[in-house]
Amino acid sequence: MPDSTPPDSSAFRSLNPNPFNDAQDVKNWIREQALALGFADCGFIGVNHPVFSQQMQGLRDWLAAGHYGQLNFMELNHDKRANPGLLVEGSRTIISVRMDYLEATPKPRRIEDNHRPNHAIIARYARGRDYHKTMRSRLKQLAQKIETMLPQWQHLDVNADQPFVFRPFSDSAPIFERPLADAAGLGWTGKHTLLLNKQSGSFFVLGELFLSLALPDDSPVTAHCGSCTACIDICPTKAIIGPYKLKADACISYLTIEHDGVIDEKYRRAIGNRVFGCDDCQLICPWNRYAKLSPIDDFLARHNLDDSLLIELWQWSEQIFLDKTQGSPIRRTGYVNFLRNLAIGIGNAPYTADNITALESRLGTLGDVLDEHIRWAITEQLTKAN
Ligand code: B12
Ligand code: SF4
Ligand code: SF4
Repeated sequence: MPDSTPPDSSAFRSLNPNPFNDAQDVKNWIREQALALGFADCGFIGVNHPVFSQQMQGLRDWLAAGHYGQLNFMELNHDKRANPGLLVEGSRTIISVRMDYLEATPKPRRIEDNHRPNHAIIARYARGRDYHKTMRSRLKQLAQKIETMLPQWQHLDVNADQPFVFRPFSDSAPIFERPLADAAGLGWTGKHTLLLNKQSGSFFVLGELFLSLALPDDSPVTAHCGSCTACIDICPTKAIIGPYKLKADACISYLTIEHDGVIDEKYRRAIGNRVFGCDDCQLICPWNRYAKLSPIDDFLARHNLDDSLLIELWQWSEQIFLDKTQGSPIRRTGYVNFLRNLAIGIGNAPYTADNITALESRLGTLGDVLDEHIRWAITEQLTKAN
């Protein structure tokens, strides 16, 4: 009787030295490499995909509604947003990647820290190394691995015989990153406007590798928000003004990271002790029960930033701020704006005489904007003293 056992794959490879039969094999190989580099997933779409032109009307409506505060860069480069191929001459395909960032800390998870009013809450993506660098260096490694394979893909209709062009991006160019990841099947757009999926929730960042290979598009996944409105209901500043509609200039992430100068008093109590970014609409989302911890050490919290008191950070000199935020996204907000955010947090903390003393110690040292927030915080503290 003949042996009907199929040959194992290594035996198959020795019979067929080039196992790439079509573009799907190429995509499968690239995906394996992406996962090995620490990406949680990847998807493929062409630079001419209709999603880009479709997004333009939504962007124009959002700009016309004036929801963008000081995010003036959103008004620029609309030609490149609509035609991302203009960003990288010769590019044909965008590999959209996502990277989980919840830190795999040996300490207990700090999901409860909104209930620790004397602590400074820093958004989870920002507690370790700046993800932009981590993301782009790994995307470059992915491109280099791909380049070594081009000779094996010459017989396929994937443009492998043309000069190889690539460029990595992550939050670094006028690209509709979330809509393209949605179109490439990495998840669906939640009512909070972030991308999420059933396997790992939304605690991930996005990046793209543009390249000259021509690979077929992936398909979007089905949305699973259903009748849930938890993210809309929990938002402390009511920045999610309707499903999929974010008034960015009311979002705590915008106010504490992007906004320079005075923060409108109407938002200060709602900001609470969130001193850099905000995770509330994600923490409440039921799909984040499935959020995965990151395999990447870069996201481990540095300098105890997942467990610091407001008052400890308030004591940082500018030099300490610069030293401790080296390579961190927190640098972005600048020392004075960071103190401004901390002043709001201390104002919102339970009253102590030490809080008043600490606030007063900085009055008159770093300009009118900070002074105005300090005075507000002292008034808030005194209101709670009696
Ligand atoms: C500007 C910006 C911000 C602004 C505005 C956010 C926003 N939602 O627009 C501020 C500073 C507030 C912000 C905050 C945050 N951000 Co941000 N941000 C960006 C940035 C640079 C551009 C986003 C953009 O184009 N906004 C413009 C508006 C018009 O786009 P939109 O909300 O997608 O609007 C569309 C929808 O409303 C859609 N629409 C309307 N109706 C409907 C209906 C349906 C069914 C659908 C599907 C769509 C839809 O049409 C609109 C037009 O396109 C991207 C990076 C990038 N280059 O893409 C990161 C990005 C979106 N941010 C990111 C992150 C992590 C955050 C924060 C979580 C950080 C934090 N912890 O503090 C918060 C989350 C706040 C929130 N709920 O969105 C990640 C999101 C990752 C993910 N899982 O999706 C990104 C992709 C950066 C990255 N490379 O990873 N961000
Ligand atoms: S990040 Fe915070 S403030 Fe911004 S939409 Fe989400 S819950 Fe609201
Ligand atoms: S909280 Fe509910 S509505 Fe919001 S993104 Fe998650 S599932 Fe969707």
